[in-house]
Formats: sequence, structure tokens, C-alpha cells
Amino acid sequence: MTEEKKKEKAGKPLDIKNATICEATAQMLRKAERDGVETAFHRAANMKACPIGADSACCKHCSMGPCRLNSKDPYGKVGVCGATIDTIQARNFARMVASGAAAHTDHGMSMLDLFREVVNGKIEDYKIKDPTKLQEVAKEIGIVTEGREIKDIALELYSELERTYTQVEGEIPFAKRVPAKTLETWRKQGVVPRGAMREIMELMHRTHMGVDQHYENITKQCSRTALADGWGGSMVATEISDILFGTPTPVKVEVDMGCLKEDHVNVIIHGHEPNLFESMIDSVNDPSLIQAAKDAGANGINLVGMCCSGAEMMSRHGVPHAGNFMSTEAVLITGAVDAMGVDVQCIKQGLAKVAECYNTRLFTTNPRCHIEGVEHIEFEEHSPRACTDAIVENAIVRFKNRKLPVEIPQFKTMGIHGFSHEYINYMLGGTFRSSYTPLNDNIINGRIRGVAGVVGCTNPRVKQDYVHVEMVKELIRNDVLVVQTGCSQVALAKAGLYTPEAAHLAGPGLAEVCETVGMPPVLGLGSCVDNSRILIACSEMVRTGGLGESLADLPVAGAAPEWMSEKAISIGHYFVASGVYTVFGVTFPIIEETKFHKHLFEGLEELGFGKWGFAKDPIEMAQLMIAHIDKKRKELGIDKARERVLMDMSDRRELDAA
Ligand code: NFS
Ligand code: SF4
Repeated sequence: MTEEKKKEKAGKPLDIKNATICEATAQMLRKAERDGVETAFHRAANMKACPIGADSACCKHCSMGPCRLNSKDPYGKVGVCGATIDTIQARNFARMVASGAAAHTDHGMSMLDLFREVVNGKIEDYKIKDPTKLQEVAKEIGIVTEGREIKDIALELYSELERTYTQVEGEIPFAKRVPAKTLETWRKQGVVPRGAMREIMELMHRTHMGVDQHYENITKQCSRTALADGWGGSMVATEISDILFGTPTPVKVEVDMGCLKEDHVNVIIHGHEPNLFESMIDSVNDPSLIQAAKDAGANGINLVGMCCSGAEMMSRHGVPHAGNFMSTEAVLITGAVDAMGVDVQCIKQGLAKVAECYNTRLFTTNPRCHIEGVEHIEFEEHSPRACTDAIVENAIVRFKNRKLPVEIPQFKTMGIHGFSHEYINYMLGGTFRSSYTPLNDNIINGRIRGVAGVVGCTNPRVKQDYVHVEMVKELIRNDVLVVQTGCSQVALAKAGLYTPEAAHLAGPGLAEVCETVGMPPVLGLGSCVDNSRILIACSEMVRTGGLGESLADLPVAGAAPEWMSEKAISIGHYFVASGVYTVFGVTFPIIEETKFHKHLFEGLEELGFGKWGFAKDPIEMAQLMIAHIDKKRKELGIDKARERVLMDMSDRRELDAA
């Protein structure tokens, strides 16, 4: 190839400075270019997003099309069947929700399968680790627990929770957790989920060519399906994982690529299912495997997590975390990763090529996710160690044969993670009077202005981590307490916000609360399915009193500033349907000024739900959320209290200065 051709093939150079604020990732991107390796960052720079697709102005639901409408003149044209822009956009949006909800609920169902087999004694590698939580969850959905054996309660809990998926009539079990007034709105609107399978099936049916052709009616089923994710599949996944593997409590963890150790066999688990990770923890602690690693010349085995299962394990067990979604290829460029095991969701196919370049052993483990050219070792729950031991053995061989130079970016940050709803309850109230009353009190008296959930992916269409970090900083500066999960939590952890000392970045009111309780101004709740913890925390705030009667009354807001996946859309929509104002960044897959857009951004709120919001700029995004929180404070009549508190604070600062 001539130099020119080579350059042409290499495509546009990547502007690394504007690709990420994660220094470790940037260092690896520079190395990638020296090594001639390509990543999703490079491909994004050379793949122009299709503008019609980005606006969701195309439909390929039948072979009379595909039909492309004009996003500049959305009502100028309809599809061959006559479908309008609103129908087309609503159907496309709905299918994103269906797919995202399917991902979470299928994951939750796997956890429930595992639970059943453990309770029935068919799987012995896992046990019920948190019987107290088992009893609490059972009680909440109306199961009698007094004087009963744990196994007995567990069996009944299993069959109750199975209804989350398979029930054809009625309401999913966790509907019992929804504040009464919110549930009333859902019932009035006909969106209480029956069972996830039914809702997803109906949504796929209704978005087929020639079925539901009213965007408002499509949105209804969209809400019902999304709620079957948030209050169904995702919530079951979180609760069952806590019951089996333990409910998180605060733990100190190191985050970023500096967690890798050059003189150790490095194993990374990346994906979403805690069972694979739990077994890997056993494998890396197995004395015979540790000995094998030492025999190969290593000082030990170093297990590190990535993405959501990483976030879950860092919260639950303090396993170090190497980085979020946009760093999964970059971490392999270190050359230090001896093996990476993946299960499901957010696994880039591009990993295969990068792993090959650095001789990293990459393994798929879940029957749902194979990658062409990648070795598959099936993870079998009845003998889970077979898979994870094999991955470690392969990692040891690779360590022994390391030939390429290793370059580990020396960045890592210590922080506190592992806040569950249960722990927040305990932390704020103390052992003997655990409750949300202190949180509500501090919101009512205005020290805390409100609560924001900031979650979701990273995306090469925006500067990695930048939008998350700037937005969260703006929120806490304005006394908004932030709760987080997934890749967003990891972004802020890398930026050093997960320490109690980060309280100095918070406004005076929030800082005071953080200092009193000894907590960081940002609380990490775990993986993306653990967004259900936010729903539970919000419900608890309503139940505790003083902040209105429904979730929609609360001074809270949500955001996914760097989202990319369909799962994120499902999450966003279940927050909206639950009553929360939810702001997304990057891009919104709908044309502004259309009726469907108006319905999502305004109409839903008038019906008693929350609503969608969109902005690209992190500060603007935060300001939208703060304005909403202030609006809710005013409606609750607690806006005056806050003015007083702020005066008190500045008065006091003046005194301090004097
Ligand atoms: Ni959730 Fe996005 Fe993936 Fe987790 Fe990360 S990208 S929607 S945060 S790892 S699911
Ligand atoms: Fe076109 Fe209608 Fe077919 Fe969609 S369903 S591809 S709009 S004809």
C-alpha cells in the first residue's frame, strides 16, 4: 500500500484531547496509535452518524419501505403505508424500550433461576448470604415470615417474584412498593405492568406494521413495559443479588487502570452478571491457582472489574475497578491484561481485535453472547468454577508467555462505594432509629436542595466522562445530593468525588450534612440494574412524609448525560413513568417540535407522570434539573426554608471571616 492509501485507510486522526478526560484512557489511545490499533473512539471519528436515523425519521418495519421522512420538514411526507412522523418515531422509541427492558428483565430472570436452584439445593456454590433482606423483601410483598423457615420463605418468594415475568393478568409483585398516589396514577392511565414477558410481547406487537398508529397509545404501552423493567426485572435482579451475594455496605475501593499490577496475573471480568464474578472471586483466591501463578513467576493473581458487573462487585465486595464502557478496549492496550472474561451487555465486538493484538485471552461465557473468533467457555451455574478456573489457568499461561512490553497508566483513585437503600437508611438514622427522616428533614429545611440520580453509559460521540463530571459538580455545588450507578459512578470515582473530603466541592448546606454524617456528596449504588435502588429510596422519601404524596411531587431529577444503549432509554422511560424529570445528553432520538416530542417532554407530566428533558451541555443539563427541583420545592411550600438556610450559611461564613 502506498503511504497515501494507508493514510486514507487509517481515516481521520483522532483528537485524543477532546475524546476523553480520563487520563489513563488517553494514554492508552496514544499507545494504540503507536501500535497501529483501532478503538471505538477511532471508529466514531470516522463514522458519521446517519442524520435521519439519529432523528428516528426512518422506518424499516416492512418491505414496502424502508421509508425515510425529512427531518427538516417532518410533516411534509408520510411512509408508504401512510405512517406519520409521530407514529414512526413513537414506534422506534418503543422498540428501544422493549429491547432495553428485555435486557434487564432477562438478566433479572437469570438471577431468579439461580435463586430457585440454590433454594432447591441443586446449586451448592452459592448460598443465601443475606437472610434478613430475604425476610424484608418477602414481608414487603405480603408474604408471612413469622415463625417460618428461611427455605420456606425463599420458596414462596421465588414463586411470587416469578410473576414479575410470567403473569398474564394483574399487577407485578413490586407494585406493592409503589407509593399509593403514584400507583393510582398508573392504574388510571392503565400502565401498571402485568408481567414483563406480556408487556414486551404486546409492545412488539403494537409496533408492528399496521397496528398501533397513535403515538399517545404507543407511549402508554411503552410506559407499561418500562415500568416492568424498573419495578420488575431490574428490581428483582438487585434484590435477588443482594439476598444471594450480600447487601452492599460502604467499602473503600481503588478505581482506574492503575489497579492493574505488572507483576501479577491480571484478570478482568466485564459485563453484567454477578454470578460469574462471584465465582471468579473464588477462583482467584484458590490456593492451588495462586500457587500456579507463582510457579509461573507472578506475585499473585489480581482480579479487577469493568463496567456494570465491576460496579456491582466494587460496591458489594470492594473489588478494584479499571474503568467504564469507553475504556474496555483501552485497558487491553496496556498489554497487562492476561485474560478478560465477558458475559452479556455492553461488550464491544471490537474487543476481539484488540485482544488479539496484545495476546490477551478473551473469553465469552454466556450462551446469549458469543463473539465470532473468540473462544467460548460456557459458565454453567451448577459447576461455576469450571469456567472461571479455566479462565484463570489461561491467564497464567499468557502471563508466562508475555512478550510485548507492558504499559500501565499510573492513575488510581481511592473512594467509598457501596451505598444501598438499606445503608442510607441506617447511615442517616443510626442503628436504633434507622429511617429516612433525617434526609427528608434536611431537604425540608433546605440544607439539601434535592436529590439527583446521575447514571448511564459513556459514549464516544462526546468527551468521555466530561459531561458526567461537570454536571455532577454543578449539582453538588448547588446543594443537590447525587446518587449514581454504573459507568457514571466510575467516571466520578476516577475524578475523585467519592471521598468525604470531596464535600468541599459541595454547596454549604450539602457540605454540612456530608461532614456531619461523614459521607461523600455523591453516593454510588452499584450497577445499572441497581437504579431500582433509586426508585426504592424515592418511595421511602414519600413514605417518610413531608415531601408530597407521589413520586412526582419529590424535589428530585434524573440524568444519563452520556447515554448510548437501548437499556438507557428503558431506564430513562421508567423514571419518567414513575414521576421523575429525566434529562438525557448526547442526542435525543426524536425531532423537536413534533407531537410525539411534545408528548414526552410536556404531555406526560400533565397526566401525572414525570417528563423527558434534553441538553448537551453539562451545566445546562444540571440547571434544568435544579430548576425542576426548585419548582417542586415551591409546590411543596418549602422554598422559603431554603432561602433562610442559605442566609444562615453566608451569615455564618461572614462571622467566620471576621
Ligand atoms: Ni448502564 Fe450503559 Fe453498560 Fe452499565 Fe455502562 S454502558 S446503560 S452503565 S456498562 S449498562
Ligand atoms: Fe414504510 Fe409503513 Fe413499512 Fe414503515 S411500516 S417501512 S412507514 S410502509
